Amino acid sequence: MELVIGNKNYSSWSLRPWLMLKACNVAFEERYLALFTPEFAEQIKTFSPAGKVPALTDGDVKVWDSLAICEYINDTYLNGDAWPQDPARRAQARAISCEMHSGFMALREEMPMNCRARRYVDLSTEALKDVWRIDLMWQELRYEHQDLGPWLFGELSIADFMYAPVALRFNTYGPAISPLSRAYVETVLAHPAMAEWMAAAAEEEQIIEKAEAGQAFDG
Ligand SMILES: N[C@@H](CCC(=O)N[C@@H](CS)C(=O)NCC(=O)O)C(=O)O
Repeated sequence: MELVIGNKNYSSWSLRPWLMLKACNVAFEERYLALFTPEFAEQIKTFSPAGKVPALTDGDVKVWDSLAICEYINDTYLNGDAWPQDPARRAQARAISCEMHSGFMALREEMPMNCRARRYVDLSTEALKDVWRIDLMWQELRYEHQDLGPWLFGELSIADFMYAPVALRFNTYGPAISPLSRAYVETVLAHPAMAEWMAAAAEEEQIIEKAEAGQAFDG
């Protein structure tokens, strides 16, 4: 099985299925394509008809789109265990995953994933509303599931993989969030697979100007 991903420093969509495969110990090879280069469009065609990363090839099967890849891995390799088993919790985990997949546009625009940076950004009201919504969501879920484990639904699930790039964004831009959400960010960042991703991101040299938002704290 091969997962095609973009730059680890910037590619929030790539992080989700990569993290899932690593965290769930599913064996895979990774292929890196540098985003926003003249050759990217030609290179990605072989792996994804949508022309975007991430893209998974598993024998004859090709799956593109981060959430679809997570679902495929869950169905094919994890016996459905990567969603909460309780139907109500599973529906809730799917709902917040879809909310992430299709929303938070202002947050994505104004706080692009940039693992290695520590920046200050002046957020618009729309982006602040996105931060507040996620902060409230995380607080409620962490409070409700505190006895089951440290993740959004207690045990690690696809919902955590979907929100991992937000934890990185909060780490980069440091918006004001609650202590419960701050603790959750720390939980995500402390996962060994996240540490591996961040270390690799720090080694990358390509700069994607449009993802370099905000001002560095050191000037
Ligand atoms: N909805 C898609 C979005 C994928 C996406 O936008 N990928 C970006 C990189 S993070 C990409 O490949 N951009 C390259 C391009 O648009 O040319 C998913 O969930 O995988």
